[in-house]
Amino acid sequence: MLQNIDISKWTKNKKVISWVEDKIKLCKPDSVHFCDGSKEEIDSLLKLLISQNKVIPLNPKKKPNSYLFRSTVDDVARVEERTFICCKNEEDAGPTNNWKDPVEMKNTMKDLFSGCMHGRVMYVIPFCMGPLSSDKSHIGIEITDSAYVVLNMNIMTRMGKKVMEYLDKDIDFVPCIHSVGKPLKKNEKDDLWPCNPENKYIVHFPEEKSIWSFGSGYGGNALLGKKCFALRIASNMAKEQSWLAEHMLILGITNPQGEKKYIAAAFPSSCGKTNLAMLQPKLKGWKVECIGDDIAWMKFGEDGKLYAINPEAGFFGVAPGTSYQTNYNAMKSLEQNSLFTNVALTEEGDVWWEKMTDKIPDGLIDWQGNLYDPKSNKPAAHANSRFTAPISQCPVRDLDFENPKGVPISAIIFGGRREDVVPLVYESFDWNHGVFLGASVSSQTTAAAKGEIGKLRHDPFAMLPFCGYNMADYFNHWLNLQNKTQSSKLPKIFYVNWFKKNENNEFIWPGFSDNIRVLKWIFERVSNKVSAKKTAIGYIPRIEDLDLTNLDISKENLSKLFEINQNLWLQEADKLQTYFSVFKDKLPNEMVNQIKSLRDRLTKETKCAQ
Ligand code: GTP
Ligand code: SPV
Ligand code: MN
Repeated sequence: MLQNIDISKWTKNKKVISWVEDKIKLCKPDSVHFCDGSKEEIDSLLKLLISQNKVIPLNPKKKPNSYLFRSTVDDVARVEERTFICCKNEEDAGPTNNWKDPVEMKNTMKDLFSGCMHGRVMYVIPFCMGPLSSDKSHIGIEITDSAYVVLNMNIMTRMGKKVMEYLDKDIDFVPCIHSVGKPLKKNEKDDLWPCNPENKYIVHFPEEKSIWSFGSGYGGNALLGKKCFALRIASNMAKEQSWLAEHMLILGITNPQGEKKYIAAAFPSSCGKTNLAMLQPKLKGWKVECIGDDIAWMKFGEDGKLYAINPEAGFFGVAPGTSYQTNYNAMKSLEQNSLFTNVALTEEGDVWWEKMTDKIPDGLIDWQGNLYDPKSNKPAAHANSRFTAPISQCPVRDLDFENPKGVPISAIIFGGRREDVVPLVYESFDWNHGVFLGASVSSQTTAAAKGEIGKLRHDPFAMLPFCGYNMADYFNHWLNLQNKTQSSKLPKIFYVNWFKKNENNEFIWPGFSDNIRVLKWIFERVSNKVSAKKTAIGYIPRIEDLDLTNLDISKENLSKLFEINQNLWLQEADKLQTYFSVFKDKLPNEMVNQIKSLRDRLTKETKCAQ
């Protein structure tokens, strides 16, 4: 039994001291390690994991200082059905979240966490979401019994010693506690990937702003700075303090004349944020630079514009599909000092995943550690396998990445994975209509969350799994932003769909680097340089305004990309109305008006066309 740990040697912050003391008593670890984020610390953790066979060092000639982890088959993605928002009133969590009474849930958590770190080390990780000197940033402390989490948090956040001076100043912090949920009995041999598949709980207490996560070691379930803090808890802070915590990439785009604008874009998980955030433009003279690939915190500046920071310091990116052809800058970012989870291993000790190269390497070891049989019809890397790489290694990292002020956002893009109905790009008529576009996002499900893949579901603002309060109040929060500034200062709102398919089940739009063509149109709309065609659903590009230089696309496919089928759109409006009905009288009237106007415009157009 652990005794006499003097936490006051580590911090002067009384709240921190009593919280950590309390958790040591509860979890009963064998020892406690206060993380300083030093290279020595990280190296010694890796050494320990290597000696336990829990990680595979990659060939330093192929991927210097990089490591491969393999999880168990039952711990490979976020678990939405085990994610809970625990506020006093069920209505405040809303119909799209799993709600549990906070007192009851706290008791459940205390029972589960009681003695849960027996036989393990408790790591205490101080971390900062956002640049250290920014007033937009927030501090958290994650307590965890997973060294894998420490290694990932070291890349994904600013963590360790540099955060302590802020904590010492009695700055408030978000307490996050995580356990793999697998205490060890005396002399019990540990699993290579300890977890507790039957007892997963990803729990948020938005009123006290704390997080308790139990049973999973994977991604957003365990790296609590990410979805749990930077979205579910931060969305609550943002509602209270009039700002935005969003599931959005942030990119800078510069035209050949050297004018630069910043764009934020929200797509559901595994729908293209990382790829868009650092794309290599196909169009000459255009430049894209990356601020972030997953999360944006946005606040109004004194000039009335919306300014965004990326709270993260790394990419936790989807591996499959990433290649030097489709996402060169991601590939460059992960060439060293990176972690890989559930990807395949080559004979040379390098990593591989589907679509990284045309040819599948011989002698591949799959994500579960078995010799890969290319005829098996199974992927060698798990569909939600990931790389963890520092943003500092991204060749197109924006110079303002560390700017504590953030960057001014000129356009916001929503999007999803839709085989049909939704055109390549369209623009909202005004702010209310733009908020409606965000609320209307629907997308096919992906491997980023446990459950069926390819099923169409509504995912408003790409925040369905991440909004930490009632989604209807969240719609209202977005609508109200227009009262905080002049309308000319608000970003313009667009909707894109890279994923329309033809009858042979092939994508019509080449996507990836070619998405610059759409970004260029958006850039020029924001700069009032091009007009657009008004349709029932919004403004779409005139084909002559879309830069299709060197793109081989048939007229037929092009018209398919911009087709607006009245019948399908009327059905879309019906489905949205049915979906919105779950919010009952909490749904802002404006959303009802927007559906009605959409229907009116669609039927009016049909009449005109007849
Ligand atoms: P999360 O990290 O889960 O939030 O995902 P994300 O939104 O960052 O998605 P990401 O950019 O990692 O892309 C997910 C998958 O979609 C990858 O397999 C990509 O190769 C693929 N993808 C991304 N952009 C495009 C595109 O423009 N066209 C097509 N066809 N596929 C794309
Ligand atoms: C997502 O699912 O949107 C991710 C991966 O970015 S995770 O960190 O697991 O949430
Ligand atoms: Mn994401």
